Amino acid sequence: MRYRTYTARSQSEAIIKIKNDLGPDATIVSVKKVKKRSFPHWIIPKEFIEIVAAVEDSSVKQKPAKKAEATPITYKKEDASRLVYERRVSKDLYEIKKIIEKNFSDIDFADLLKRIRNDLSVLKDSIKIYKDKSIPFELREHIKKADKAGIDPNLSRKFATDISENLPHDELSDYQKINALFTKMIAQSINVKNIDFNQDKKVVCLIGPTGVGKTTTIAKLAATAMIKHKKDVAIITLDTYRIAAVEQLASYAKIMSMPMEVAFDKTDVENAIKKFDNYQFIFIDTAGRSQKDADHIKEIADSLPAEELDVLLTLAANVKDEDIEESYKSFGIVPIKGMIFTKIDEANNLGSIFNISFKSRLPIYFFATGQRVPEDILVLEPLEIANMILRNE
Ligand SMILES: Nc1nc2c(ncn2[C@@H]2O[C@H](COP(=O)(O)OP(=O)(O)O)[C@@H](O)[C@H]2O)c(=O)[nH]1
Ligand SMILES: [Mg+2]
Repeated sequence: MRYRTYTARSQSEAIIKIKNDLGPDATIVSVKKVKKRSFPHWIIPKEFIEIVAAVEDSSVKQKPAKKAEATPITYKKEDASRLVYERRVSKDLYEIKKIIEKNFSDIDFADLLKRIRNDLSVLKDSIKIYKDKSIPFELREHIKKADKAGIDPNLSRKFATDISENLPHDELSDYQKINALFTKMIAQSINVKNIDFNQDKKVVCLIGPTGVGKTTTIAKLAATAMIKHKKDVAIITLDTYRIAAVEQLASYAKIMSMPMEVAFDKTDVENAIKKFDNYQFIFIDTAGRSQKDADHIKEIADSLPAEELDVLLTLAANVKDEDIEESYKSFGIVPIKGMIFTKIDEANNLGSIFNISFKSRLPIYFFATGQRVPEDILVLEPLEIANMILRNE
């Protein structure tokens, strides 16, 4: 590791210096405020920021590996005949590939195979549903739809049984009516909460796994609060692991002319919140951690004055149900007030949103639907969410 100390008038100035000098992979080791007297000596000392940064020492050149001595290859008789055979097969395969390419140049075989596999799996699921005697006959199409949406089969079957037991038999064959009822039942199990941008003061902190879109979502929310609701907004980041992460948020803050503080621990966060006392909205970004990294999640939990904040768990909708559940459990050591779902635009199905919402009972605050800042963010009501999950027209 190479360590270097940088002194500048502001954090952002120091960060630019570090990045230019040590590159984006540099890590911030410490930050402190120092007072320095510039010339002439009787001038009142000015406050500077002193940052110690470190970077892996890549200047130490790796010794080239010693060339292995060439050992002469000797073949047994059976090896030699196997080699001849393999060469012949690969030549044949090459010929076949050429014929296919020549005659079926417009067919994407990988795509075709994927579609056939997909059709087969849909067919398999349909057969399973139709053979399942516990599913009321009239509700099979609805169950099929819920399964396709990725809704927990236990929950969708429970809803179906409730409907079939409580509705007159002749109404069960009315597809539109049952679909509306099914959608309503899904909606009733989803809680939502909206940030009231018109209230006086709010400190919102995003936590969650790496790469889910926390920083991007903070930029979207900060811009919404500032541009749409004309609020004074400030940003704090606890994501100091890589200088590139600090820079990512700093560049958003700069574009929007918002003040930003870098914090390393709970005291820094508390001080920064105090410093931004006259701002109506403060957004806090945190380092992403894998849901399997319990130690680091504990570090995040320890650095947040959670009782002062609205901590929102940020989850990407384009991952497996089990991963979402695992993240919810791991990050659950922080008192979470609600959830944000990102990458809606990249998800094959959205059932996992319903499944975790049902299990956790946590309200959903926002949906991020793309990379554009600030446009790609949505607030939805439960019925809209249910329609989106079931992909109702
Ligand atoms: N498709 C899509 N990409 C997103 C969305 N939100 C963020 N991203 C992208 O996901 C990547 C990681 O985002 P970032 O905010 O750095 O994630 P963080 O590690 O949680 O802070 C970036 O390339 C973002 O542009 C979204 O809603 N949809
Ligand atoms: Mg980030």
